[in-house]
Amino acid sequence: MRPRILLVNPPIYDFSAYDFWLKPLGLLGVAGPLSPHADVTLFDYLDRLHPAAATVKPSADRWGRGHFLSQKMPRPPQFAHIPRIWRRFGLPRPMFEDFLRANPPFDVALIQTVMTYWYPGVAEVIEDLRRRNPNTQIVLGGFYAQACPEHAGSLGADLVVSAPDPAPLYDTLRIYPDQTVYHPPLWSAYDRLETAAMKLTVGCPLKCTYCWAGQHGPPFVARPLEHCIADLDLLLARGVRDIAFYDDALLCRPDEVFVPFLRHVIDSGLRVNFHTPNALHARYITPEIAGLMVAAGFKTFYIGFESTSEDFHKKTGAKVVSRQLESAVRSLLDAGAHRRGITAYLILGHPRSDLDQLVESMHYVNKLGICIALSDFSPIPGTPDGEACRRWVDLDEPLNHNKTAFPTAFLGFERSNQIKDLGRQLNRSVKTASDPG
Ligand code: B12
Ligand code: SF4
Repeated sequence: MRPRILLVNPPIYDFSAYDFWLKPLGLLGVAGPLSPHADVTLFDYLDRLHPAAATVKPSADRWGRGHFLSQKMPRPPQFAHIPRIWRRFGLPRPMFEDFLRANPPFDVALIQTVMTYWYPGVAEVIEDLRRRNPNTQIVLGGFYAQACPEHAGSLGADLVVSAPDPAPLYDTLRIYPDQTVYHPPLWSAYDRLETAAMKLTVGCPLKCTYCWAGQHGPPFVARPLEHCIADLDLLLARGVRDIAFYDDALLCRPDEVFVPFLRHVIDSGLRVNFHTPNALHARYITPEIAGLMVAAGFKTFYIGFESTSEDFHKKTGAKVVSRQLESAVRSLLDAGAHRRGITAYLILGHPRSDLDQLVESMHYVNKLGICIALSDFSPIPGTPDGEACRRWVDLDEPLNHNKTAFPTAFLGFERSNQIKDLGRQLNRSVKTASDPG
């Protein structure tokens, strides 16, 4: 008999969460090769197109991003000092119970994890599954399972897949998909789909000291062009309008897949909006690359800049220097990108970045006429900068990796808020200056 597999993308417990093109790409990728051998069903708490989520207004911005359904929750005791509301984001908890009641028990449940500090949502799902279907085998995979395998193991799952390779899952299921064949991510698990995510590459060749991907991720490799095109065709056939790239280093070695992929999109006259919420490397945004990106339909360009401080970059991996950002911005604007679509990420609350330097960096980015997004530092265990934070926080409790909590603890609530206010004020000036008419 075909096994019955449930895929779950859990709710989020956090101070804030926004649908910045969030999709459980890893989980759908693991499920794709299983689907010919099993009956697979998805419960995505973060699906904003679910009818129960339709009460949230406005439903989406022009690029398909939007707010999740949410409810206030009591703050965890260690966040008692942070005067912000703690929320649960996603479809209401009783809906999952109703869903489980309406379906015969599943043989296996695969749960996606992403941010380490989002584990309370994973714990909620495990608790509800165990209560209703005690015999369902529960499997965790994704980033939290890899970065905090011991903690993930304490939540009560039967298996924690703590490496990118899903082989232990295949052993559990006794299903061994043919790895030499292309299997698309299981987007068919959604009834409705307007936004989606893709990857053209895996890994990153740099090694920034604050980042997991560079330190522990797989070596950089471009995916086969025909697989990337097949992923895209499938999404376009589903009517998807906005696609976010989840690559760590999308622009690295661009001739291997990025440029051929863009030429295919342009030559085929495909119409889709592409986005890069996971930072781009400024050094690779040449006039040629910028021209191809704009022609292929890229609408938002998030560039990893972090700081103007050369000392910061020297000590953390030398990802970028100011003149590379300037040149990237010039190339994008010359190619016809809208300046409101260009944003530089700056790191907030990193122990090596001082506040005066951050304020200077914010003004510098503002003078380039583009937007600022503050990227709150999350100390990740197993990275040099994360490990250095053990002197301030207990990293064995993943809630302490929270991107709001760490900068608040490190800088103080008032100071970190002042910086965020300054960011909003500077961004308003970009928006006003670039408003048509
Ligand atoms: C895309 C991405 C995002 C997206 C959203 C992704 C999402 N769905 O939520 C955006 C851009 C919004 C984002 C935001 C942030 N991110 Co981010 N992000 C990533 C990135 C680059 C890829 C994650 C991903 O989905 N990959 C695609 C899939 C295919 O890969 P995967 O999930 O690893 O899946 C593989 C396996 O794990 C396995 N698998 C996956 N799921 C499952 C499930 C089962 C059951 C099984 C068996 C296997 C399995 O299969 C896949 C094939 O190998 C990672 C870095 C990385 N390379 O992992 C950082 C990363 C997860 N992000 C990180 C950070 C720091 C952030 C931010 C805090 C940055 C900031 N300061 O604003 C924010 C947080 C947002 C918030 N609200 O709190 C950190 C993690 C921090 C933490 N403590 O957990 C990472 C690791 C980057 C880093 N710095 O090292 N991020
Ligand atoms: S360039 Fe980006 S993905 Fe690569 S190691 Fe640095 S922060 Fe991580």
